[in-house]
Formats: sequence, C-alpha cells, structure tokens
Amino acid sequence: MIIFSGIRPTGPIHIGNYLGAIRNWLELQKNNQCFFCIANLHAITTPFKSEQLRQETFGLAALYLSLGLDPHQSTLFVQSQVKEHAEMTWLLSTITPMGELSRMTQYKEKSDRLKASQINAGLFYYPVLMAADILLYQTEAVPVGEDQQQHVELARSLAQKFNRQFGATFKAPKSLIPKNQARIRSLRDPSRKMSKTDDPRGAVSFLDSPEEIKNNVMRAVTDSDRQIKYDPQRRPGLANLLIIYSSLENISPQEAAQQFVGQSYQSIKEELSQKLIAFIEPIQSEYQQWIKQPQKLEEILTAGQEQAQTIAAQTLAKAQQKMGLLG
Ligand code: AQP
Repeated sequence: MIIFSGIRPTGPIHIGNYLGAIRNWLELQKNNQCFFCIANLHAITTPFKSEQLRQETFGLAALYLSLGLDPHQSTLFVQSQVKEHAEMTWLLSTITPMGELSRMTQYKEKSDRLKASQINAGLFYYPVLMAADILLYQTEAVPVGEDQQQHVELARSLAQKFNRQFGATFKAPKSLIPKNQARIRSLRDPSRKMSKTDDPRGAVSFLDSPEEIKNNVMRAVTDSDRQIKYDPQRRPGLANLLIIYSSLENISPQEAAQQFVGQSYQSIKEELSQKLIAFIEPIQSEYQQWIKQPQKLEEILTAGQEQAQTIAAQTLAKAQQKMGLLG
C-alpha cells in the first residue's frame, strides 16, 4: 500500500502522537511504500515564531529518526520543500464546499482556543492542504489518530468528486486508526486531547525530563472513586492512564485495570511514570545524537524531498491536465 502521514512541528511530540500515529507508522514502514512529512505548512496556521519553527522542524526530523523511522524504508521530508503541496491545495480548494470546511471539528476546537484576530483563513483551509498532501502521493491509507479521521474522509470525498468531474486522477484514501489508544487525553483535562500546544503539564513529551514526566503523571486529574475500573465514559481520567499504560505493555486497558485492582491511584501513577521514563529515556539519548548532526539531518531531508517531489509533480501535472490548466 501507499501510505502518507505527517505531524506539525509545533513542539516536541508527545505520547499521544506516538500511540495515535507514529507507532502505527513504524509497523507500516516495514511492508509498504511510506511518505512521512514534517507538516510545517500546517504549523503556520496557528501562532508561531519563525526561528522556533525552523528549530522545531529539525527537532521533529531528529525525533522521527530516534523513534525508528528509517529513511531507507520510508520517504521523510519537509512539506514546504515540495512546492506541489501548496499548488495542489489551490486546485482542490475549488471543489471543496465551504459548508464541509465549517463542519470540521478540529477547526472549531482550534479556533475556540484562539483570539478572533489569530483565526486565519489558513486554519480554515487546513483540511484542504491535508487532502493535497494525501492525494499527491496516490495514497491508499493514512495512519492518523481519531481526531484526524474527519480530515481523511474529506480527502477521500474530494478524490472521488474530482475523479467524477474531471476523470480518474486520484486514488481514494482511507484512514488507519489504532484501536483502543486512538485518542490520548490531556492529563490536566481529560475532556480534551493531549496536545503539543496546550498546557504542557497535560502532556508527556519525548523531550521531558524524568522529573517532568513524573510530576505531570502524578498530578493527572482522575476522580474520587476508589475502585479501579476501566470506564472511559464515566471515568475518563483513570481510563486515559490505563490506556497509556496498557499500550506500553501491549495489553488491553481492561487487563491493565485488572492488574491494578485493589491498588491506589498513586501506585498506578507511579508505575506508569516509571514505564514512561524507561520508554522515553533511550529515545531521548538517540535524539541528542541526531540533533548534533544538522548536516546529516539536512542530507536525509533533501533525499526525501527529491523522492517525494518526483511523485508529487507527476500527480499535479495529471490533475492540471485533467482540469484543462496549462502547466
Ligand atoms: N492526543 C492524541 N491522541 C492520539 N493521537 C493524536 N495525535 C495528535 N494528538 C493525539 C495524532 O498525531 C498526529 C500528528 O498530529 P499533528 O501535530 O499534525 O496535529 P494535531 O492533531 O493538531 O496534534 P497536537 O499534538 O494536538 O498538536 P498541536 O498542539 O500543534 O495541535 C496525527 O495523526 C494526530 O491524529
């Protein structure tokens, strides 16, 4: 299968990005043709600082590699370095109904958190850019967290609409969403998803120190019930801890709950902190090695750019020709 996915370089990735997306990528890269981008054009749809964006772009590349994405198996590239993404967005925007974009829950959630002056048209267009990212590579499957499913469905319906209107051009992609751990919640507010740009105390990031990880987990919001039970509807805070724990242990959240029956919330949190620290530490050491080699990172990204651009340019030319545009 052809696989495409990406992450915004808006800060160090967290355990939600890993469990919702990257863990799946690592499996998929073994037997599929995978494209994984650093979605910097998406990053500029919310407030950002230029120098920080540049650093986060290399930081995310270093984290991709430290987590096990292999440039010999997958194409790793920076979105802005393949110009076809921006151009394809324009073509697709002309067949995207405004009504569909205004129904996107991520747009609503993200714009709710911003001041009116910070909500730009790019944020509204985010799903069209994402559709362009996906369709340029004739992608068949998009491994994302559940929060992005609606966007992949839009990409699929745009592909079908374009094909009906102008003739067969794109493959219609589907999302690949991991069961159980699809949406990791904020440790501070389990009604929201864990996020890079929200309250950092609500996340466990791959660049947090062991103390920060422990503090954030120990202070995670739970409830006043004493019985340990996996009940994501009524007890989302505890369920979130059990989901993270069980994902790291490769067991089900119900099995994790069973394992902790009779124990206090404190001991669950201690056990989980230890597991997270042990999991993250070696990845961090690897990251420290990569970040010291900017030239090597650039070489990998340039090779990725060349591979991605070859395919993206072919698809863009095909779409332009079908629309009657002189390329
Ligand atoms: N909490 C989450 N649980 C499971 N999966 C998640 N993803 C993000 N948060 C969770 C998945 O990670 C991938 C990359 O996401 P992104 O950075 O491109 O955009 P996002 O969804 O907006 O992620 P964040 O972490 O919340 O970042 P900010 O704070 O920048 O908005 C996607 O596959 C997503 O599903």
